Amino acid sequence: RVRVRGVSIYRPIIYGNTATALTQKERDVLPTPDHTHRWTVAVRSAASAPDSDQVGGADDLSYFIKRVTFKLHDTYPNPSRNVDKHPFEVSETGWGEFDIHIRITFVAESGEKAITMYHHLKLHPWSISLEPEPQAPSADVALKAGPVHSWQYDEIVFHDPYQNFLNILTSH
Ligand code: SLL
Repeated sequence: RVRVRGVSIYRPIIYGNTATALTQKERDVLPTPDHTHRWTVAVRSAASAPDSDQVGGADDLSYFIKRVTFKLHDTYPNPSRNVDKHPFEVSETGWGEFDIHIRITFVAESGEKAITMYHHLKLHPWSISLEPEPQAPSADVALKAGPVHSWQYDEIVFHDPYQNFLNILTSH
């Protein structure tokens, strides 16, 4: 296994969440009627053209990502969710915002250590104009406002990559 010294190669990603307020009808049929939102947390390519209705690209990142573990709040059953194939995302319902640990494990050929990122799940369209005290908008207001988005752009950089991993990266 040969490292290619002096080479740095990066892959642009976005990570974050989309959330939609549930209607009363939708809440009534849930096993958990206290849940107010449906949300999706994801790691996606930032390089490719987006699908019409989603944030980020539709590219399959599994040529260099082996697993994404989304560690949810302990109030969720099996809070550590492993996703081993595209799309790297988890969808749930819930009522509260919390920090999600996003651990990315790379394919074995990379010889790279896993990395961890943090994302604060955003459900509410908080606005600085909510005076005098910031508070979550009412269900009516949230429904009218439509989906909430909270995404971060980042670049995963590989320094001195192994030759065969570099080949994998550049042939995609
Ligand atoms: C808060 N610190 O108090 C946060 C915790 C937890 C959110 C939020 C679903 C839990 C379930 C859920 O939304 N948990 O019923 O499975 O706001």
